[in-house]
Amino acid sequence: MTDRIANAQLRGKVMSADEAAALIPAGAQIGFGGFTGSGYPKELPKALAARIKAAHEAGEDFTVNAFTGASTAPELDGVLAEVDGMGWRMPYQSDPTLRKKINDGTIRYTDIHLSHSAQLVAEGFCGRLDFAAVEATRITEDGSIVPTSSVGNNKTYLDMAEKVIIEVNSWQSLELEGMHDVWNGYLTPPNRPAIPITNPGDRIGDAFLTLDPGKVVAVIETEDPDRNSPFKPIDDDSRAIAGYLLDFYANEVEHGRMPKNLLPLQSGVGNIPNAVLDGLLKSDLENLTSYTEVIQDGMVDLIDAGKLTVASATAFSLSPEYAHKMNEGAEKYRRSIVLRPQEISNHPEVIRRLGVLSCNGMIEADIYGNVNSTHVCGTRMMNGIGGSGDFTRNAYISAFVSPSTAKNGAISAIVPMASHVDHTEHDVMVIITEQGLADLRGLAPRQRARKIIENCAHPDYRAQLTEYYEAALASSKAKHTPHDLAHSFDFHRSFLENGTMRLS
Ligand code: 0RQ
Repeated sequence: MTDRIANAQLRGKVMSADEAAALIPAGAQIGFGGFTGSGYPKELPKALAARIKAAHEAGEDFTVNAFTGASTAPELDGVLAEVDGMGWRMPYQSDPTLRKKINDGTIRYTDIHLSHSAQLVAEGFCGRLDFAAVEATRITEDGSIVPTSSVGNNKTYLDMAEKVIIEVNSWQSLELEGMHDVWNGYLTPPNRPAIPITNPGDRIGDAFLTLDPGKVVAVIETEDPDRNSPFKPIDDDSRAIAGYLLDFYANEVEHGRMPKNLLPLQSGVGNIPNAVLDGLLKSDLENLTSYTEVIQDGMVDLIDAGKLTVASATAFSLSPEYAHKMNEGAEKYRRSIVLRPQEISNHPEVIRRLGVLSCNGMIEADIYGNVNSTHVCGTRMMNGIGGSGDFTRNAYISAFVSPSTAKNGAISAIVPMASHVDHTEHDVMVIITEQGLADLRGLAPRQRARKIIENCAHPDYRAQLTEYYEAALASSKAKHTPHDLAHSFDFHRSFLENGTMRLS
């Protein structure tokens, strides 16, 4: 047995993943740890999927409802989706098998702002929580948990669940201890105090997750790595988009609208945010800070280069190479990284106070600046809103980035009317594609439309968009936000019918 379980009572609960899975009945509501491929339980979901598969083969109904922090990995979302083992899932996912089952109607999915998800559970909106299943680096003598590579919603799930299953993972570095900051002062209204974070690196809580050891029904020992995909190499479009964003920030500094070392950065995940981080690395900017959701490879490089002094997040989202690097160097990195519960890392109050600069990917934006982050052609769920709404709504400057086309040019990222709206024109300040940047601050809708079409749309779609806008302007009775509702979704309809948004 590993020496990572210092509590004698919990040492007595060690069992196999199959034995632990056997404790979970059909219909159970389970709060799984895990956030963007980090710190999720790895053996229990596989064993549970095998149990569910066997039950289905025996003709029994068996699904569980799965709550997480955010996306997990094939060993959790993938295996449970594969056996049709989830009835319902929240709050964010990105697994291809799960996505397919959500879109074919097998699995119900509730896509929630990440900062809201713990509150929904804590206040009982989602019903009772039967189990919390979380990963631990180690269990202390008093039965507290040292979290691993994510904190996510673990605190709330441990507080609210009737029973707890812990995976103690010796792949995770013991030196992570001290990196986490779990605030226990977050209460339900009307008793909520101000969150005492005034700088991204402020530590306001404990380095452990405390729980009642009497709730623990199983402890599983594992030695499995987190499973994150490596990033794609940075392409020319991503580099161009990153360049526009950094020039824009430089201009803000020049005009005295933000300090020389910028303001705390939030960065979504993906190729373009990674290119932005690479651009920062190559710039002469110094003393940068980050108040974000996930620590990516590029942030580790910035810390190594001494350019990023502190990064606050709720999880890592690292490539295998960088996850290894983090494990080797956790003792050093914990001096500049703080991992918090996601309701604090993504909290509107703190984001607004710190003046965070947000930058997230999008599916499409319309000519007035409404952004769709989640639904292809308004109906097919991609991943979910994640933390993009938490940050966009409250950022000092909110930016959205995307190539101007997708699927080899068959799709325009700029459309007449967004087919689903996650971020409204009121919240979206800057849109950037490889074509250019549209600074929408202070512009009225008609000014926004011209700027977005001219600066951000791909040349192949500019004429089509201008034609739509001019016709809408001419025909619309009200001229504030002109639309021609008979043709607002021609681009999408054409894609669904002909495989391209190019109108014949
Ligand atoms: O599909 O891989 O099959 O080719 O969407 O697109 O351009 O690689 O960009 O990885 O940044 O993802 C909005 C999905 C963008 C992401 C979204 C297709 C495209 C490709 C990926 P393929 P790219 P990204 C922090 C913040 C919401 C959550 C969020 C996202 C695939 O950024 O999930 O921001 N955001 N969280 O081909 C059809 C379009 C398309 C399209 C792109 N208009 N129509 N397909 N694609 N545009 C993180 C967390 O919250 C945890």
